[in-house]
Amino acid sequence: MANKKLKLTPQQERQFEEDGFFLVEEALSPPEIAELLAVIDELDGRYRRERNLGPHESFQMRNIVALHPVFKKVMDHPGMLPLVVDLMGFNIQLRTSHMDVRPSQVAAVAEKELGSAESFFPWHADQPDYGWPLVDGVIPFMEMKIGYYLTDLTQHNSGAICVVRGSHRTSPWLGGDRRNGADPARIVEVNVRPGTALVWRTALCHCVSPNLSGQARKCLYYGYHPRWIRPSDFEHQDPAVLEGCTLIQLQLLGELGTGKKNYAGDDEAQPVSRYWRPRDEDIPLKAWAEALRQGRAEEANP
Ligand SMILES: O=C(O)CCC(=O)C(=O)O
Repeated sequence: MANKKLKLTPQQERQFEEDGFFLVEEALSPPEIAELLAVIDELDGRYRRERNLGPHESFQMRNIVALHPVFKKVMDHPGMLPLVVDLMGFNIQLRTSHMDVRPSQVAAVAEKELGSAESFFPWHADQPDYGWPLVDGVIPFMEMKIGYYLTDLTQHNSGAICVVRGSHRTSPWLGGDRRNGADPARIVEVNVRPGTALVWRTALCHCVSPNLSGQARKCLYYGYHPRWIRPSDFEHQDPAVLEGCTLIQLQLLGELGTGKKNYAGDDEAQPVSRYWRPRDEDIPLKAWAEALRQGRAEEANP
């Protein structure tokens, strides 16, 4: 019998399966948004000055969980983590975490066809160099992301992510031919209010709409994948980042439950990666999910 879901509704499950995404409104509260925006503005301002970025240039920072504790808190947000575990299972870790600030752009940006090769943000699916393995031409479920939107994206062309519905399963291109561009009937511009989260498969074909809103778009993305894949933003986090983390946060940051660094086990003659064969202590999300399923929420609290 399939495991009972922690939080995922049948409708969300169907949308994730068929469309490749669903939305969670009010995933972040107004105080959480304000706290995150204060840190983002500080970091964005500092790096913009240091890098001499122009007022219309977008700026992205990666591995943000290492940059500030508020970003680490979002990685295992109690309202969202159950959904991640329902969708990917407990044997997971963080693949990437990034903050994106996209200032308002000049109107000419919108003259190019959305997501075209000439546009500022062409259609793509996330993948490592040389691609994912394909099964019958389709990317298996390798990873998912949660996007948290912190500014108002309810208007057309306000810098929202756009996805092609169902493109994790079938070609995004009209008539199956890339030269025709993405099928307009399946393009979804994710026009959402601040605090909304997008839970999505990164195999979905996606791009970003021009931002002509007059205000910067600010958002965060957290990517999750199985422990046996390597993260993209880090090999191992600095000890300072790991300090004070809960066991679940350590799991998500790719560490071992012992706190030791014996990633390949202790047997010299037969090393075996603990990402390949985790012990229960390496993946506390397993016991956490079990406790939640059995209604022992107090024990499950990370
Ligand atoms: O900036 C965005 O909204 C799109 C981000 C993106 O392309 C990604 O997370 O892979």
